Amino acid sequence: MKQDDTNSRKDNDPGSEDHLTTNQGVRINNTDDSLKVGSRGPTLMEDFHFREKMTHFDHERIPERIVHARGSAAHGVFRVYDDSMKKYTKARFLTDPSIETPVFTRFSTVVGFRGSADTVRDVRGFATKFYTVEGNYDLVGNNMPVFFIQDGIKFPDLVHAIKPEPHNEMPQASAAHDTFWDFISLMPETIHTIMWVLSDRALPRSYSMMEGFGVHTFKLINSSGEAHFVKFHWKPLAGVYSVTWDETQKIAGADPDFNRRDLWESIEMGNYPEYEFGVQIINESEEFDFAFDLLDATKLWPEELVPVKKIGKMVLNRNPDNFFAETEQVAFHPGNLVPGIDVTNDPLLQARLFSYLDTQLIRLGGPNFTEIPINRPHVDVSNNQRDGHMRQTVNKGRVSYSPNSLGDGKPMTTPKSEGGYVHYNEKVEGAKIRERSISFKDHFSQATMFYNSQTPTDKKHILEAFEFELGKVEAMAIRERMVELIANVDIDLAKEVAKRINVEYTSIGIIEKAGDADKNIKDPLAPDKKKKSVDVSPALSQENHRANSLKGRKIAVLLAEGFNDNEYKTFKKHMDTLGVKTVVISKMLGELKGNGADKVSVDKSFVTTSSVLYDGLYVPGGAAHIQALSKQGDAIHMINETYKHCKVIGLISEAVNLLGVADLSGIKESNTDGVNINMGVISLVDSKDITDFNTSFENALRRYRHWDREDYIEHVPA
Ligand code: HDE
Repeated sequence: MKQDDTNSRKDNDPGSEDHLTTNQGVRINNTDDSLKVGSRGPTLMEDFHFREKMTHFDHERIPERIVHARGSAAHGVFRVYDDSMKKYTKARFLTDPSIETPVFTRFSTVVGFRGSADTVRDVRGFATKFYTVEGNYDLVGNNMPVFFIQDGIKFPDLVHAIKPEPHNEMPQASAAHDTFWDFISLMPETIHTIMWVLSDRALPRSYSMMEGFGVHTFKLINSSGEAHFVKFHWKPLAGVYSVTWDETQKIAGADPDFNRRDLWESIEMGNYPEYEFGVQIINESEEFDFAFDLLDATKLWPEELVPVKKIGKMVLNRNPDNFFAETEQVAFHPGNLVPGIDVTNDPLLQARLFSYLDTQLIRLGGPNFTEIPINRPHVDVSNNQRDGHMRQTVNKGRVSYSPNSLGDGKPMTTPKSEGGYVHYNEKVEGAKIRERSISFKDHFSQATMFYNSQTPTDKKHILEAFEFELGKVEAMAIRERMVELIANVDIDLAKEVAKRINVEYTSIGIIEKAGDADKNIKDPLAPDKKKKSVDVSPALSQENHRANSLKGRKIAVLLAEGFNDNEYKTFKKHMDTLGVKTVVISKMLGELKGNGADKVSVDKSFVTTSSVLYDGLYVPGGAAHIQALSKQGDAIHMINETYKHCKVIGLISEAVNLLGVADLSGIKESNTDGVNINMGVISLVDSKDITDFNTSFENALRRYRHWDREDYIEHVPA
């Protein structure tokens, strides 16, 4: 910590930050040897430097978050496009386009411990703290729009079921075990979220390539005191993309920090993650017009029924300076609201309003965590709260109560008209009762809607995810109950899952109704079809959230001595202009010479990287270089694995020979002069059409995954 000038040790002192001191500010002349009796003697109690250093170290950890322990965050800014939200809300940061609001956003997985891998199958947290001119507002959301349970009182059960089993603390960061599926199979309300979690949405390619959702229905309040129901959305400008399940398994070993590193490096490179902020709005008078209850967090509002209006943009443009001080100590709370935004009676949200503050008390050690820099509002804080563990503020004067006359009545309350927070004046009445509303009882319509909105490839991935997750379940009764539950979503899916996990479909009492048009078992509590709903929602398919931008993608470039310099440089330049990073990979680290004058530095050796960390692969020509690569098993493995994961492969001039060496099932060798495009494999024998080749590569990268290859490579190991 800097001392002010009056505290300088000497007039010409260069500044105390350069010198090692104790926490009392005393300069230290040796931090490598403890104070001993003789150089081989026992350590002395009086070694205050040793004791202070060790005591601090012993207390360096705080309890990790019970959920969302593994996370990464970034600073940024948010701004609305215009003042059009004024008719719905008085929140200044949502209505005044001249205000740039600082934000801090933390992304996380839910289940794994703090040191677990980024690429596990899981929901992702997407929590944003807006440091607004009216105080802090937190939007603590997820990358999926619905949640497992309807009432927060079930949250401890859900989390206990999915966390590692208590007797042996296994498995880490995974739902694929008996206790989780035991719970799910007994809780039909979870099935809609389960469909999301078993889809590729649970395997995001990047935090900048996933949507964010506030999940609950909130209320917006305008300056006349009128309320509207609202759901909040984040739409990434980089589009929505996922990696494959097989890749996630391998990335967990090759780079467990995959998403964290991607976020960090993108920001360092100036490729700032950007998200548009969207709202869906429903009038209070329309509360009961829908086939689902607006207060039920297992339901989404189909965008085809209630469009998302994009009202502003968030840009994440600065990495934290210190992980612990900022990312670990940041404390979110859905109850951090500003005037113009209010909560609803959603029983899941109501439980959260209790839980977050409560958890911060144990995690951050007391009630003064709001004084930690990352949690401090950017506006003045003034109240009569005092003292407590680790209090930082030095309150002056003798008045710490209200009303008072000795302090001129300050701090004073603020009238509503001048920006004081007033809760929405909602009329509520009813008997005290532990009961679920009947309007919450339809658990299957939206799960089916989600499934029916997926592409055939996405459906296949959901099936494979069920096969993996339930295949790991040991208790047959749980597997059977799960098949029964899935049958309520889609009969064909249930039958195929049953086959793959060795469940006798007919033995478990599922009766397919003859002539049932939608092939779903009819739920007696199915919603009123006369109310607003849709059977298919295209907005739920990732395919419909692609972006034009390729920025942030990474291409593996395989090189050996003697590569074609011109082809490589032209390709690299083309990728650079798109914001795509090319990474040179070779047998060993060092420098390589092509057929030109310049040398190229190798970024990674085969030992230090893996194909699963890239979005595609490119090999330029050059006779000696191709001859060398074709004998390198690691290079051939990278090509085969890239092929298996359906990513773009570009082979030019002599590199086309690699088609014969690698095992690209279904790909015919190219003998033509023109660019040959075959299931995302771009090859060109004659490099006179080099520009066409690079453009074809770009287009194939834009398509991202060439799923037609999956038919050829089913379960073939790379
Ligand atoms: Fe959380 N949740 N949650 N949650 N949640 C926490 O708060 C809780 C829920 C979410 O990056 C905890 O500070 C209950 C839904 C995110 O720091 C804890 C219920 C959604 C984060 C907690 C829910 C979320 C948390 C753990 C059911 C999406 C990470 C540490 C009633 C809308 C925030 C902490 C960060 C964290 C409780 C359900 C999102 C224990 C009781 C639904 C993104 O307080």
